[in-house]
Amino acid sequence: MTTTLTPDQLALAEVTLDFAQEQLGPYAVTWDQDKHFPLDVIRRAAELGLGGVYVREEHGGSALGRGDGVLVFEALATGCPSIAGYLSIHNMVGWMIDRYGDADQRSRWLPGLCSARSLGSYCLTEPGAGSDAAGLRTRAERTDDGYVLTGVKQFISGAGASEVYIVMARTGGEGPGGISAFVVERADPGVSFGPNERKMGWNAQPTRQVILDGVRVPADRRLGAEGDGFRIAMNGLNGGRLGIAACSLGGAQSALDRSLAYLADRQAFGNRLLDAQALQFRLADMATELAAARALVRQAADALDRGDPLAPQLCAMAKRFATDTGYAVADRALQLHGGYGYVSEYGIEKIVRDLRVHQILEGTNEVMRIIVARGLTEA
Ligand code: FAD
Ligand code: 2MC
Repeated sequence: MTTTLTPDQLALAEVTLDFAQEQLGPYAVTWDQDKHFPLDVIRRAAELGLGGVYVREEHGGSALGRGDGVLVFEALATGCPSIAGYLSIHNMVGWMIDRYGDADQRSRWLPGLCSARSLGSYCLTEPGAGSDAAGLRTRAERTDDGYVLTGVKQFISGAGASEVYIVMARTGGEGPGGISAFVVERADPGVSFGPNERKMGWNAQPTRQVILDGVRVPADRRLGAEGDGFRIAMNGLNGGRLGIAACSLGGAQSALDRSLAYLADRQAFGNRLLDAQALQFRLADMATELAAARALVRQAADALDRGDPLAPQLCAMAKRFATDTGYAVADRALQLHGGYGYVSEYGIEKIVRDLRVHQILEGTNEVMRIIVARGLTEA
């Protein structure tokens, strides 16, 4: 399954996997229970170059492509899908500033993000606009020297802990063309946060509202041109969706590996459970479906790296397929663990809970079908 990887990619995957197994896996269940966001461990990941995976080297980034990124996030998620998922979002923010920022903006925010001295959050969703993101209502009113932002962003990953927020806000009329992107800092007067949401999974990172109450920012906080914000947001999400897809692969692979070990150890009816052919067939199906999902994720990553015009659709296909597959594989792994799968100590039910939200965020899997179907019917 690794035959198409270069020696550099194999080394990258191995180093990241070691990090995940040593620094994430042993603590993941406790972080989930304690709702602990391990900033020290995130900074250690950044020491390996994982704070600025796609950012150019002059600003402290690793200058890697999407084909490398999906290896990184799959490997991290074998230790903890929640932390891997947050790091994928943090890297989406870094990529957007690197791709759409000017030289001053890049040197202002990227070194901090790459070292994870500052963390990033992505703010598109609002209480009244989730899937229909172009319906967002947060306003950025022009002033003599900048903008005043007012509105509420919903379900923002990392909110409160992050210093750097990319906020999509309306500078013009209705629809996608009236939206611009801004960098808002936690310290900006008028920024506040809702309480940490109580959630089914992704508990090792905070999810909060970001409340913008007349936040005054200078004009140099705008990323790209006025009216380009929706396109910037969507292009960020193409890569982000691959990151989430890869996190599903990693979480599910870990659940499959644990199931193999568990069934090899567990005796019933005078034999190892692993010797039951019905269970072997189930493991075979889980491995096959994961391999198919991995192949699609890597194909989409390659398309994004090549700038293929079909990349947004391939990213949507990969996100839909890998997150559905990952969840189904993790759920079957829970079943294979019997009652032990249901108790938190074994870590399997935590993987199931973490992977469930991957079918919802960064565009629900219904929205992924909309994107794929539009590509088919509008071609
Ligand atoms: P809705 O858009 O209200 O959808 C409700 C249901 O209707 C869904 O099943 C949806 O698929 C379906 N639906 C909607 N329209 C259609 C249609 N036309 N056809 C068929 N079905 C449709 N957002 C951010 O901006 N930044 C973040 O960091 C972030 N982190 C998140 C973290 C967590 C833990 C969660 C739960 C969410 C996060 N989100 C974030 C928000 C997430 O992206 C949205 O929840 C998601 O896009 C769906 O929006 P919604 O919740 O408003 O659902
Ligand atoms: N890549 C590049 N460009 C895209 C794009 C994509 N994936 N999706 C849309 N665009 C462009 C599109 O080409 C069009 O450009 P132009 O005006 O030049 O023709 C423009 O954006 C407007 O697109 P649509 O006309 O398709 O806009 P519509 O309002 O119909 O919505 C839809 C499109 C449903 C695909 C979009 O609203 C969407 O992706 N919704 C889901 C929102 C979402 O993913 N939220 C995730 C929040 S982040 C998160 O959850 C985290 C955990 C971080």
